[in-house]
Amino acid sequence: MTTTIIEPFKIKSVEPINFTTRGYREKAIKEAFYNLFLLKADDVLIDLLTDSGTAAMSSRQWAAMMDGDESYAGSRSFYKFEKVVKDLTGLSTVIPTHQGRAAEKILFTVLGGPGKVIPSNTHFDTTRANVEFSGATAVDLPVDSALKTDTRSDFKGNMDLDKLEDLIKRTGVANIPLCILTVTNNSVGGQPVSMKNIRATRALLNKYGIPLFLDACRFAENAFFIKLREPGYEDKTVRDIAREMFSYADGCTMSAKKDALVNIGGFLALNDEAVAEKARSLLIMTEGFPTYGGLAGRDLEAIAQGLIEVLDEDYLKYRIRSVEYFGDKLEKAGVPVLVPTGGHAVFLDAKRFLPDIPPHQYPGQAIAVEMYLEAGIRSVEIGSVMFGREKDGKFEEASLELVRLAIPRRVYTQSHIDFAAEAIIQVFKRRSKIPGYRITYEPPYLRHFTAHFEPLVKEAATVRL
Ligand code: P61
Repeated sequence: MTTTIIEPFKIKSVEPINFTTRGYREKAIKEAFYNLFLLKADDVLIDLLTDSGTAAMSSRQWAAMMDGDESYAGSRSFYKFEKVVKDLTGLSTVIPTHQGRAAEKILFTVLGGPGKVIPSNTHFDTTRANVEFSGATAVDLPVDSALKTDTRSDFKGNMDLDKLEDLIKRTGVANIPLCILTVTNNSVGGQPVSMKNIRATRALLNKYGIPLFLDACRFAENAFFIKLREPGYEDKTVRDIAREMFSYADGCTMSAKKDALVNIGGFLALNDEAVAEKARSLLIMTEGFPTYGGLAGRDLEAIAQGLIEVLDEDYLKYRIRSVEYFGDKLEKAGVPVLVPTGGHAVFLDAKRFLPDIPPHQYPGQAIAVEMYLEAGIRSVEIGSVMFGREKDGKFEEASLELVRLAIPRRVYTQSHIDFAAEAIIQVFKRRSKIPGYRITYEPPYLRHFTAHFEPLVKEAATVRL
């Protein structure tokens, strides 16, 4: 019997990628102020900046798009989309939005506000931004193991239930309009949440009458991890597992740019009709009429088809294994990676990779720049550039210094991944020569997108190799 896990598709349409010289890349990254978000995508060879909106659509999705109904109201494509989402989530109202953060903005405008507290296993940055913009406070309650990058455990994405109960008692039920579980938990390494943890979170919230929402953008990857790792689920279909996950939720926000295998789209789904009513009013003001939200009919078609395809177990087996293959390859070469590998990305641990570069000199940014210089690979720093703060004149570092190599869905082949791993291993071998960075410009919010950097001169004394 064969054991190699292969891409469960053949390629019908290709898009060339651009090779550049090291000299060209040195110039390009300098002109981009050493911020990879400011590079032109054409100057990138393998783009691992994000798995969001970067998937390759299938021929069936493209075919469905041709069938999109662009009627302003009552579009056939909306009803198709609504049916697929309702069958999957069991939630009664489905509100399409142009992407995940638009669903978050609407939800927290209705349920957030000053004095309110929103607990989560970990809010993604857009979720936190939307909670805080409403005047509410976002509280992250990951399990302790989430912060140990070198320790394996099956469900590092879980919510810490003791901390959740403590927070509810301290804050008072009246101030907690909902609790949100991010599946998988992106900010701690794309780590899954177990069904046991979802069920126990639900049970705890029931005690206090607090609704549970899922940030469901990687629900299928989470469901597949449950099938692989959680006793009792090995013989269940991923679709049944996903449906069970949603059965504990009163609502969800979804960025369809991840597990709906499309390039744009999202939705808010929920059971509470009074909240849905307010959400629809906001939707009409900011996104569009409730049967299209911020999307074209053809986008709704592509999402509906993508939500069916993503639950194909051959696809998920290939998806999870190909990300793990990348992580294993780096780990075997001694490169410090967060273990176990998450669902959508490999995360390098920059603190262990560059122990001599302190957080305020942004070791993750240093590695990301170096991987671009080495071979045109684009990644993203998820550390003190993204989450560090100047508070009362003092630098507050992020809890983890990571570099994320996110894998777009169905886009790159095994040889692209082999090539990227080879380049990263080269960078690791010359790590003692990598300089730290300082920020020369930053905007007031979400600085990682537009900040400017400058390399610091590497002092001979810090060279170890
Ligand atoms: C990503 F650098 N993620 O991981 P939207 N929830 C979760 C997400 O992962 C997420 C959203 C909600 C991105 C894109 C991204 O600063 C950044 O459809 C768990 O992008 O609005 C998005 O979904 C929001 C990258 C977003 C960033 C913001 O790469």
